[in-house]
Amino acid sequence: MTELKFATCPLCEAMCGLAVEHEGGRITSIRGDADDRFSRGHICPKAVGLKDLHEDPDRLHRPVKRVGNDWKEISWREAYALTARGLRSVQARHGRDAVAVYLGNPTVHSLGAMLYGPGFVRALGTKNRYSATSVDQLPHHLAALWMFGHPLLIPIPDLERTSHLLIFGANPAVSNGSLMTAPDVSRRLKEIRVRGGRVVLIDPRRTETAELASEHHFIRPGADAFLLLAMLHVIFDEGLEKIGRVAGFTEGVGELREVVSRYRPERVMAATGVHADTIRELARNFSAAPHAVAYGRVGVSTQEFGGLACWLITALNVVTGRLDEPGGAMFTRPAVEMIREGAASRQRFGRWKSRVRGLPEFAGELPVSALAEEIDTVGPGQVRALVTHAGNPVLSTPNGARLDRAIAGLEFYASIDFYINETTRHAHVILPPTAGLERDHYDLIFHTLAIRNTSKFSPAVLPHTRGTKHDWEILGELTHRVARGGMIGRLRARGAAALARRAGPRGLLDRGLKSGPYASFGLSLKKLEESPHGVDLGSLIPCLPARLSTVDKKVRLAPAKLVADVARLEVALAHMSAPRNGELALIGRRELRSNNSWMHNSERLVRGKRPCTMLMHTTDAAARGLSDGDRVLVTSRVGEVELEVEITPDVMPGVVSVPHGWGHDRAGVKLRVARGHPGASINDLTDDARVDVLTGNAGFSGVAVRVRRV
Ligand SMILES: Nc1nc2c(c(=O)[nH]1)N[C@H]1C(S)=C(S)[C@@H](COP(=O)(O)OP(=O)(O)OC[C@H]3O[C@@H](n4cnc5c(=O)[nH]c(N)nc54)[C@H](O)[C@@H]3O)O[C@H]1N2
Ligand SMILES: Nc1nc2c(c(=O)[nH]1)N[C@H]1C(S)=C(S)[C@@H](COP(=O)(O)OP(=O)(O)OC[C@H]3O[C@@H](n4cnc5c(=O)[nH]c(N)nc54)[C@H](O)[C@@H]3O)O[C@H]1N2
Ligand code: SF4
Ligand SMILES: [Mo]
Repeated sequence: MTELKFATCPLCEAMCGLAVEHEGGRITSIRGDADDRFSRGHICPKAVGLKDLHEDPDRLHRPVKRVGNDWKEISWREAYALTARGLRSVQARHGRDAVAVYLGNPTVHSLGAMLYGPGFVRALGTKNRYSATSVDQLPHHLAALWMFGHPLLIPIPDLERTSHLLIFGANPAVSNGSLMTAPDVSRRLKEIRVRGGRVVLIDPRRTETAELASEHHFIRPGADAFLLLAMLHVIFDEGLEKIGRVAGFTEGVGELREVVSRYRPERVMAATGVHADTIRELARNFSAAPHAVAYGRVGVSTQEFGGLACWLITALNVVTGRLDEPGGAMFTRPAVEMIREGAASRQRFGRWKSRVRGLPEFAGELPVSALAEEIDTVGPGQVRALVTHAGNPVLSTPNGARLDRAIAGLEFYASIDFYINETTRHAHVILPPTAGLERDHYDLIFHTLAIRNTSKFSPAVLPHTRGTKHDWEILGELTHRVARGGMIGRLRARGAAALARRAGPRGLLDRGLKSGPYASFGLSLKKLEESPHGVDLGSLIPCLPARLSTVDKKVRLAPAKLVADVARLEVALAHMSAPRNGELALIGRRELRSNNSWMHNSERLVRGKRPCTMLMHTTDAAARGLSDGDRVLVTSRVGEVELEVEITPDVMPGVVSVPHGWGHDRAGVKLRVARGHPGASINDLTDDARVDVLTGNAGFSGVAVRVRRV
C-alpha cells in the first residue's frame, strides 16, 4: 500500500517541502509539497536523488572496520568499543589535543547532529576542533560578531520587499540560496524585476544568476573589498549617506568615512577590473533605490580578504539606511532561539591559536586549512587521531592532497558517515548513521537564516531499518564513552549525556520551541506535528536595537580588527592590479545537480554533460592555442591536476573556473557510480597557506594557476 508523507529536503539551505510516497519503505515518488507554506511546491533535481541515496547499494548500513585493505562488518557494540578505545588511548599517551575532530556540512542539516554533536566534541576536550565553517562562511560570522555582537546575527536580505538586490559572489540560481534561506529563490529574484526593481550581480563569471539579473559586472577574484571601499567612498563623497533610524545606536561612522576616504574609484579600477564610472553608478543606484540590500556569499567569504568584504557589504547596508528596514537587510526571529546573549558569546575569537601557524580560534574551532600541518608537523601537541562526522575534507579543504597523505598516516581515525569516500577510506572504523528521510527533521540553523520567520518539523518518512543508528544515538553513545576528566568529570559528562539521550531530539526541540518567542502563541512540537506543511510566522520585522548582542546595544560600523586589516588590503593593491604573466586566477563553481563532494553516486544526478570542466575565456584559450574539449594540465604552488577545458565568453579574461567536490578516482573509494564520473579535485590546486589572515578562512578565490595542453 502506498503511503504519502510530507518531509523537508535536508540537502541544502532552501528547506523545500517534499511530498514523498513510499510502499513499505521503498520510495515510489518524490515531488514538491505544493502546500508547503514556504516552498509552495518548489524542488530542484537533487531532491529526487534522495531516492538513490536511500537505495544506494554502496551505502553502509552497519559499522565496518578496516582489515588491511579490506573492510569487515562489525557489531555496533564492537564499533563503539573500538572507537572509544582508539581515541582514549591516543589521548592517554599524547594528551587531549592529539585527537582532532572535523564536522562536515551535512552536520548542520541534521537535527540530531546539531543537538548531540557539541556534547561529543566537548567530551573529547581537544583544541583541535575543525569544521567546514572555515572553508565557507566564517568571515560572515566574524563580521556579525564584531558589528552586532553575535556570530549568528547575520542580516538576511528581505527578498520579498526589496527593489534593488546587489549580489557579490553568490549564485543562488544554482546554489538555491545560502545565508538566505529562500526556497524557489530564482522565482523570488524574477519577482524583484517584475515589481520594477533591479538585481545587480558582481561575479568573475557570468553565471546562471546573471541570466536572471538586470546587470552583471565582472570583478577580479578577491577584489570585492576594494570595490566596496570605493562604493562607500562615493556615497560619503557625494553626500548619499542616510543611516536613518539605526543612526541613534550606531557608532564608528566617522571612522568608516575616514577609512574609505582614500579609495577613490580610479584607484581601485585596475585591481577590481571595474571601471570607475561603473563604480559610481553602482553606488548611486544602490543609494537611490527605495528599498535596497547588498548580499554576499561564498565568493566573498572564501577569499584572502573575506573578513573585509563581509564587513563592507553590511557597512554599505548600514550607511544607506538598509539595516533593519523592510526591503533591506533584516534579522530573523526564529521559533527556536539560537542566539544566547552574554559575555561568553562575545568572546568567541582568538582565545587560542593553532600550534604550527598560529591561526586564530573561532567559537572553539581552528581553521581547517591548518589541519594537515597539525597532523604532519612533528612535535608536542601533534595530532595523531581524527574523528570526522559528515565530511570529506580531502576533497573540500585547500591542499586536499596534503591532508589525504596526513590522514593516511594517523594512528587512529574513526568516521561517522554512510559512505567510504576520499577521506573516510582511511578510517579504521566507520559508524554509519541513518540518512535524510529516515529521521525527524528540523532546521535549527536555516530557520535562523531565512527570508521569512517560519517553523517546520518533519517526522521521519522512512522506517529506520537494516542496522543503522541515528547520528544522535551514535554521538550520544560516543559522548558517554569518551568522557574524561577523572571520576567526577566523567560522571557529570555521562550524566548530561544520559539526560540528553533520554530526551531525544524531539524532547530537546520541544523544549527549545517552548522557550522560544512564539511559545506564548502556542507553538510547540505538538502544534508543528499538526502542521506538516510548516507554519508561517510572517515577514521579518525590525528588531534593533533590542536584538543586538553588543554590551551597549550599539552597532559597530568600524570594528577595530577590521579597520586594522585595511592596511593588509592596501599592500595587495599593487599586485592585484598587475597579475603575473601567464598566470590565471582560479575560482570555483557549483552545479545544480551536485552537492559539494557527495550525491555523485546517483546515476540520475551525474549523467549527461560532464560537470567537472575548467571554464576559460576565449582570449586566454586562444593565447594558449587551446580548443574546446582539450585536456589541460593545471598547476599551482601545491599541486597539479588534469582537466578538460571548456571555452566560453562567460568567465572574465584571466580567470578560470572549476567546480569543487570531484576527484573520485582515488584508490579504495567505494562509490561505484561516482568513480565512473571522477573529475578532478580543485582542492589539489588550492593552497592551505593561502588564508584570510584576519579570520583564518580558506582563500580559495584567485589561486594562481598555469595551464597548458597535456
Ligand atoms: N546545487 C548545489 N547547491 C548548493 C551546493 C552545491 O554544492 N550544489 N552547496 C551548498 C553550500 S555548502 C553552500 S555554502 C552554498 C553556496 O552558495 P553560493 O555562494 O550561492 O554558491 P556558489 O555557486 O559557490 O557562488 C559563489 C559565486 O562566487 C563567484 N566568485 C568566486 N570568486 C569570487 C570573488 O572573488 N568575488 C566575487 N564577487 N565573486 C566570486 C563564483 O563565480 C560563484 O558564482 O551553496 C549550497 N547549495
Ligand atoms: N575549492 C572549493 N572548495 C570548497 C568550496 C568551494 O566553493 N570551493 N565550498 C566549501 C563549502 S561551502 C563546504 S560547505 C564544504 C563541504 O565540505 P564537507 O563538509 O567536508 O563535505 P561534503 O561534501 O559536504 O561531505 C559530506 C559527507 O557527509 C556524509 N553525510 C551526508 N549526510 C550525512 C548525515 O546525515 N550524517 C553523517 N554522519 N554523514 C552524512 C556524506 O556521505 C559525505 O561523505 O566544501 C568546501 N570546499
Ligand atoms: S533546492 Fe535544496 S532543499 Fe530544495 S529540493 Fe533542492 S536540494 Fe532540496
Ligand atoms: Mo557550504
